[in-house]
Order: sequence, then structure tokens, then C-alpha cells
Amino acid sequence: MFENKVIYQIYPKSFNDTTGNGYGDINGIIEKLDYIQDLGVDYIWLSPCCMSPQKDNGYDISDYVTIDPLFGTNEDYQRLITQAKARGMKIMMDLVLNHTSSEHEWFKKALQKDPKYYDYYIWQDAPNAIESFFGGSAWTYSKEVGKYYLHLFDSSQPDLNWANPAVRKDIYDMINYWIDKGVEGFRLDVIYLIGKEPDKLITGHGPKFIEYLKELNENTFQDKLLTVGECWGTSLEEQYKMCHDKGLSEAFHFNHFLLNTADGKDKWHTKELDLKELCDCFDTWQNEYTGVEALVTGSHDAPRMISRWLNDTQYRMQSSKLLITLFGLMAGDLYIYQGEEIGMTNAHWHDINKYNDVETLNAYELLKEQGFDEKTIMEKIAFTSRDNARVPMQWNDTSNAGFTTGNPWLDVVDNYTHVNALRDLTNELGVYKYYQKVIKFRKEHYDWIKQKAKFSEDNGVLKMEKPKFTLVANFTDQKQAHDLGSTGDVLFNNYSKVEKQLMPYQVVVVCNK
Ligand code: TEU
Repeated sequence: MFENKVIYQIYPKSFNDTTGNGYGDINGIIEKLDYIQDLGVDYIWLSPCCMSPQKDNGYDISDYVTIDPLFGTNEDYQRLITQAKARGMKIMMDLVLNHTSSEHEWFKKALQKDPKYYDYYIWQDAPNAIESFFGGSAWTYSKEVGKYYLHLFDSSQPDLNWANPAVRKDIYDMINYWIDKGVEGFRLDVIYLIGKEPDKLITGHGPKFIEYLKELNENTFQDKLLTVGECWGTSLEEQYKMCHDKGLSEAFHFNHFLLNTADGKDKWHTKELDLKELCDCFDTWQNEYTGVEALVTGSHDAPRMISRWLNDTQYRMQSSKLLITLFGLMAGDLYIYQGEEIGMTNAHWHDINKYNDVETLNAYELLKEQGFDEKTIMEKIAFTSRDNARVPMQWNDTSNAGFTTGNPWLDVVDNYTHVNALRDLTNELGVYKYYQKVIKFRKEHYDWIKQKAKFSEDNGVLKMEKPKFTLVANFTDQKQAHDLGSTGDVLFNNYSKVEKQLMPYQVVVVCNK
């Protein structure tokens, strides 16, 4: 039902500031709706905009039904829904249901041992071995309560107790509030953690997870809205359970993002992308998975894909085009993260003072404790930090890239003078126009795209063969051989010609004869 949609993710804080306070806002998004629509977008996914102390940039919500004044008002949000709709686009809201902010009124009452709200969170007399995703123990002692509460993320993000039916009921009411306002899609933050059983050290995909998902769906979305669950490192079987039986429409697994990590988990210890592993990953999710794949090219939780897989300097534009050709011609729903469509890159900062992300700042301390020297730590952070993708949108070459007239909450990347939307859009061979072409093709030829594919790699060249077309993509900065032979019509090419060899980062798609 929701196949072949294009979803554009906005990180509101960094998109477009209309007040000059240095933070992006909802009116700023409204201002850019034509820009988003022209790309061919169906859904706009907004990272959280509700009331929050912003310790984790809004993924720490203190009031689920009020828009944070930082971004505007509930009326502004309503206007955004209406104006997006008028352009044929739907709003997808980010729901953070695994935890609240410690400033949420529920947690404040829990700290006062309120008989109702105490049980909204998870308490233990002593911590166990569970670690926070942001480093260190997942348990923090509360003097008021005399016990430890669980937080799988920062200590300011206490985990909700989904085993408590009252919690679930409050959550359903909140979601229905937004459905009534016209929200037509939902992204469910770290949803795979809600069925946890911490006393048994179970966090992800816990025993009650699927039951909770079904109940959630029955009480809210009822299969009528596009829902995408956020998971990390999911198996086929887990994905199947979440999505096939009246739970979610689809889910992120991010298995391809994890290929850069040395052990498949710890993001701060990286290795180079192995194309063979990438092919295996695509093969699994394109050919074995029977549901709808959420094709993710980037997000606010990952450094820019062109910076870590491809080349973001000399071959920046070719790399951006390679990325969207490859993902855009695979089956599923396509998720684009703001800035990719103009070829934005990592920030590459080597000064810790430039960073804001709680995960990055924690990692800096932990890596120091682990004995790494400053230079090595900063190299790791410059490659991996989430702030690489959270920097302000680069709209033009005026100061602060046209993002704000004030002081941006996070610096803009220096390359904005030549990497910006205005410049890219005026270039017939720009990245944005190429994205438009791929998206248009995708919409028109989805019957070709949804066919199964064969993936292979040879000398840094990835090949994807579908019944109707063949794609070859050179992931190296050297010329490489290809075997397209006497080709059929060229559908896509990020260079002007197809020569005997592929140029660095060249992608070519030809119709099969
Ligand atoms: O992300 C979940 C999550 O697991 C990531 O934080 C992940 O651990 C990391 O970025 C990659 O190693 C979601 C949100 O997308 C993220 O922004 C939040 O910080 C997090 O949940 C907590 O709500």
C-alpha cells in the first residue's frame, strides 16, 4: 500500500531559520515547501518538534502535544500540514515512545513517588550490566526515590515502562491527537526497544514487543497510515514479525550503515566499506525480504554517506549522483535526508568544541578514558559524529549559508560557498536536478524497479542486474573496467560519456537488450 513513496527527512533545528534565533523553525519549512515538492516528495518526515529541553535535540520530549516555541506554535504546525497537503505532500511525525525527557511531568511525578506515575518508568534497587547507547551504565540513581531508573540513552531520557497499560493508553491518546490534526505518517523512534525486559538483560526485540506493536496499531494507525519503525541491525526474521502482521508498514534496519563499523556495533571503531558485504546486504533485503524495504541514504544519526563511502571533494557531485542512482533504483520506499539532494558533505571538524551532540561528547570522554590520543579521537569523531549531518542546510553563499541571520546553533560547514542549493539549482548538471530525474523515473518505472536484482562486485565496481536494466557503479577513485558490452539505451550516467572504462565514481545504468 505504501510502496514507492519518497520521504524527505527534515532536521528542523538545522533546516531554515526565519526568526534569526539561530535555530530552524516550522515557518522556515513552510517557506521551502516548493523546493521540497519539486524534488518529487510524497512525505515530509520531521524530526521531533515537541516541547523538549533539547538535550538530545528533541528526542527528549517533555510534552508530547505542544510544539516547542523554539520551532513555533501548534498553529504553525497545523499550517504546515495544510500547506504541505495543498502541494500533495503528507507530514510524517517522529514519535519518541521508548522514553521521555526527565523534565516530562510524568517523570517529575514519578520522582515524587506518585503512586500512578512511579510505575510509568523502570526502577531497580541496583544497576545491572545494561549499558546506555550513549556510553556508560544505563542506570542512574535517584536520591528522591532511593532507586535506579533505566535510560537506554542519556540519563535525561528515562525509559517508559510499556508493561504498564496506563502508559500505553496515554501514548495512544497522544498519537490520536496528532492523527486528528492531520498527521498522516509516523516514524517510531527506537521502537524495537519497547518490549524490553531489563531484569533479564533483554533490551531489543523483547518478548512482548510484537504484542505491543499490534495493540498500538489497533488503537491508532489501523494500517491506514505509513508507519516506519526505527531499528538497528535487524534480522530478516525480526523485520518480518514487525511488518507482516499488522504492526508497522516498514522498518529501518540500517544494516548497510553498520558495515563501516569494525565489529558491526561500535561506531567509533570503523573499517572501510567492503563492497562484497554491501552486495550481500542489498541481496538479503532486496531479494529475500518479502515486505517493503525502507531505503535509507542518510539520516541525522549518521555521517554523510558520500563522505564515508565515496568521495566528498573532487568527485562530490559524481558521488552524490551515484548514491541516489543506486538507492533510487531499488525496490521499497526511498528516504532522503536533507542536504543530500545538493551534495552536502561531512563537516570534518577536528575541534571538539565545534560539536554539540550528546553522543559525540560522551564518546569523546570515553575514548579518552580508553587511552586514545586527541588526534586519533578527533579523527574518529570527524568521520563518525552525528553532527556531520546535523549542520545547517546550505541554501546560498551568503553568511551562514543563508540558514540564519543570527548565530547558528551549530556552525555551518565551510564549503557552503560552493556547496549550496542556489548554486546547485542553477546548474543543469547539478545534484538536485539529477535527484529529480531519478525520482521521476522511479515513479514511472516502478514495475521495472521492483523486480528482484542480482548484486555482484568486481574490483571496486558494484553491479546490480535487474531484468530490464543493469547498473554499474565505480566506488573507487581509479578508472575501472566494466562489462556492459555493446550497451542498450543509457538511462543514467553521471558523466557525459560511457567509455571503455568507468571513470572514478561513475555510475551507468543501461537498458538490457
Ligand atoms: O536513534 C537511536 C539510536 O540507536 C541511535 O542513537 C544510534 O545509537 C546511533 O545514532 C548510531 O550509533 C534514535 C534517534 O534517531 C536519535 O537521534 C536519538 O538520539 C535516539 O534515538 C534517542 O532517542
